[in-house]
Amino acid sequence: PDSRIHHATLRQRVVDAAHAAALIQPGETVAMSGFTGSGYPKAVPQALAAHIAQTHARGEAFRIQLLTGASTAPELDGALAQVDGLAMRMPFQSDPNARKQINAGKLDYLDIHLSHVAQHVWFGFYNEIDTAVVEVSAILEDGALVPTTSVGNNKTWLDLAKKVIIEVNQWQPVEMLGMHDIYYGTALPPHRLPIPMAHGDDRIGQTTLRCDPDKIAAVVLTDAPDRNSPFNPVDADSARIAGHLIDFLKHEVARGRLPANLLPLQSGVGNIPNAVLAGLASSGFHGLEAYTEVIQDGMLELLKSGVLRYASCTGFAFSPEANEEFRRNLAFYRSRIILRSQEISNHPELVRRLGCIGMNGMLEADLYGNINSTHVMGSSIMNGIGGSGDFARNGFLSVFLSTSTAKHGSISSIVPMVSHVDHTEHDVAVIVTEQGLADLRGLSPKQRARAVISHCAHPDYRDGLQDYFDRACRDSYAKHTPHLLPEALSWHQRWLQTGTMQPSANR
Ligand code: 0RQ
Repeated sequence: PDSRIHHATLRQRVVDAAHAAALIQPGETVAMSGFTGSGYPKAVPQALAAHIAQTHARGEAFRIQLLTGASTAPELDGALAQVDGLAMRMPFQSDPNARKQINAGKLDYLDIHLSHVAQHVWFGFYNEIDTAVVEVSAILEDGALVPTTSVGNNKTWLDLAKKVIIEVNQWQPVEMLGMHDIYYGTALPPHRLPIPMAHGDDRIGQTTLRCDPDKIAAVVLTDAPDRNSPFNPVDADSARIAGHLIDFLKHEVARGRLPANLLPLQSGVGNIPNAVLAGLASSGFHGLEAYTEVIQDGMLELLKSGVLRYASCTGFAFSPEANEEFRRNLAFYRSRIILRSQEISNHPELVRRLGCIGMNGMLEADLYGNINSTHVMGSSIMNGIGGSGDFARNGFLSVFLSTSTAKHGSISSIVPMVSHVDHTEHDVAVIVTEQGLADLRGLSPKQRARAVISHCAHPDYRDGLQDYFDRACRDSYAKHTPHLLPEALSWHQRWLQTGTMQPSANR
């Protein structure tokens, strides 16, 4: 079973998950691998959760501060939140248990741009990392670690942690050796140099992670799958949203503002971005490129059909079927997929140089183009900003996508004023709903409002938005970005009080 460990000393450090978890002390800052349900440790977090539950049962306190790449899975976030084992979580989560704890005010959560995390740790902005727990697929003779289905912040965790626990997961294909590109050239200011990447498929680093074997306190063997959640089939609204965006991209090519094979695509995860990728498959584009955080099913299909030339990412978010496809044709995907550290996959310098087209989901947008991606009714966290801000601020184009209503039509995704701001009006070029597409480039605030109301709002809410805007243009304190302050968030308040944003006369 330890045929994946080729380093003599580290073979002797193999213990079971409970022994490894016992190395983690109450109050520690623990950094784990994992990005969108791939490459997270499968055994130690659950053993730690069991240990924490036993400690709590004796009436003793035991919580940790947990950092990862991005979201993980029930075996990690879920298990630790379930036993109230987390005091602080950063930089991203999407777990129902963790979310519940955060929104109940019991778990502190720091929601950070994913490109910022590694450098903030290097800058000393957060606690020192006591323990790193990182999944790999093999340990080579020289101690080099072969990464798995995500890289995330693993390089930084292994460099900075005081002690390291490695999980060697035999479920992860060793044939992935060679697909990763780990860049070790990021220095700290004032010693930083340009990152030597001119094209999204350039290789600038090494294929394995390094770690001082003396720091590796334990090695745990696992054989467990990634989360691999299924995707819903493309529904009618998602297909319409995809259609509007693809028409727009073709228009931009026709106008000479984009090359015929576009520019490197970044796509968020979820059903709407997946529908956009599915739409691109049959829209006549060729030679596309992807420089993104996550490769999901739609991107794998684009690679398979040859529409997409390559995809650079930091992690996979595959359905079980896509995972099977990836494994079956690994030799094909090896030469077309590059996995990098998230500080590189999301790096502002590179996103701007390459001219990425950012396509991300949103909860709500307001008349002026501000975007809320994270907070329902301004206070309840959904997931986190993730990498959307890295691409929205720095990309060639930033596109935000959503259906025009949520919760069976009781919520308008277009509101007078967003209840929380993740992406300001300055970082948003295009908003798309199933109703249509608002191209906000070069528009003043009032011009943007007219475009958003007429192209994106649902007919049930369009008149209400127009009425708000007309009265704001007449009565606002000033007329640059007209608002009626006592009313600006009244749609949200109405939903909280009555269960719908519709005024009673319209119900
Ligand atoms: O909740 O399932 O409880 O009904 O939000 O909404 O429509 O399924 O859309 O899965 O694409 O998620 C913004 C959350 C959209 C996502 C967000 C409710 C809705 C449902 C999900 P229910 P949908 P999606 C790459 C980039 C930030 C991170 C990011 C996201 C749930 O895109 O997390 O972009 N983005 N990362 O009912 C109240 C509204 C709502 C609403 C939707 N206006 N008000 N609830 N919902 N709109 C990945 C990484 O960075 C790792």
